[in-house]
Amino acid sequence: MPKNKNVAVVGATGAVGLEMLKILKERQFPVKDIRLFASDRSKGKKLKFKGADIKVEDLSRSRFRGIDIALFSAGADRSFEFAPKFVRAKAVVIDNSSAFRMEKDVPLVVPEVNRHAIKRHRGIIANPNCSTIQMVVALNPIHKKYRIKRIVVNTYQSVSGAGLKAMAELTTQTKEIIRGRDITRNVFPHQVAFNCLPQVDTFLKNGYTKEEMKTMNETRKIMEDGSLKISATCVRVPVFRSHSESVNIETERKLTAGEARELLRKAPGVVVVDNPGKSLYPLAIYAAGRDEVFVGRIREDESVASGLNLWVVSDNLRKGSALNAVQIAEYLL
Ligand code: NAP
Ligand code: 3JN
Repeated sequence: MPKNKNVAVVGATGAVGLEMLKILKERQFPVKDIRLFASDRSKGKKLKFKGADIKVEDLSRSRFRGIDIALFSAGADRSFEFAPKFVRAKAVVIDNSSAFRMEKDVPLVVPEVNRHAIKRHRGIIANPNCSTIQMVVALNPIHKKYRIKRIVVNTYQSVSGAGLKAMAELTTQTKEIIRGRDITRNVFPHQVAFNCLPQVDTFLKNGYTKEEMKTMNETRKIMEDGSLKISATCVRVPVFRSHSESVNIETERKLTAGEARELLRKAPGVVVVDNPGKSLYPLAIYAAGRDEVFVGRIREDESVASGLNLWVVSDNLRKGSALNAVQIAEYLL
């Protein structure tokens, strides 16, 4: 039995932080003491952990001595500023933000794919973006055996990826539209209810969004293949939880849809749901609250010599962020 750890959750009051608390409890992570941090707005607020009321501390006015593992999900700016402070106080930081993901000496880890990278950490381990995580869990087994040359991915991302306020915005707009009222808009650049927005995060000079570039760059780093060609289009859809992805791959060696199904049935963290005759395929509403990455609609791409199409769905707050971070923490034990 591993020694119990002093754990900190930074961004504990947010969508990802709250899920982290749930998952630490569910998986019986060996917690000796837990400290919860958020902004000054949440100072003194109490959150439940294993039946106890834990006071939220103001991150900017706290000391961090004695913390063994810190799970960060308070945005990249807070990670840039505070992760090094936690590390200097001898904690290992598992960071859910993009702050350090592409740093050379920071492992970017999805345990099913590259858990060997964890041991190279120098205080910070980065948790990838949610869209990246579910895709690499599904594609890595195929890449290992048939070598993927090119990926074209289109995402259908739920509003929970943008935090608690974004979830509230979808609820509010839905009610407003049904009642025939003008919509309130604060988080997204357009009405998100009953709509699809081809923009997740902000645009860069090359015409791609930050989310699209993260998906492309992070995938190469995690799959340890700088030659992988990837093209991503990320779309926000009016779904509360779970991201869905249409993924097209071209492989060096030919594989049939049947071979892909067999391979994925044995893959860690993957569940194949693929019975078109019965209209069975992965759905966001069924993936919500689950830990696995669901794959279906597996079929050969008839436009190329060796290619496949797949539909990949997973709960973005669980495997896409909080669960993956807690799994990394479990490997640290
Ligand atoms: P959220 O629901 O909006 O929650 C934001 C959290 O950050 C809250 O706990 C908030 O505290 C805290 N925070 C904000 N400003 C702060 C400050 N100045 N000092 C301390 N804490 C502060 O957002 P979320 O969905 O949980 O996402 C949080 C972050 O996690 C994102 O910015 C992103 O970096 C990361 N994330 C990663 C993934 C992934 O794909 N791996 C997915 C989603 C999010 P208050 O409640 O006090 O404001
Ligand atoms: O929008 C989504 O579905 C995922 C969002 C992730 C996110 C949101 C705000 C800031 C990130 C991330 O994980 O890359 C960040 C960030 O840390 O840059």
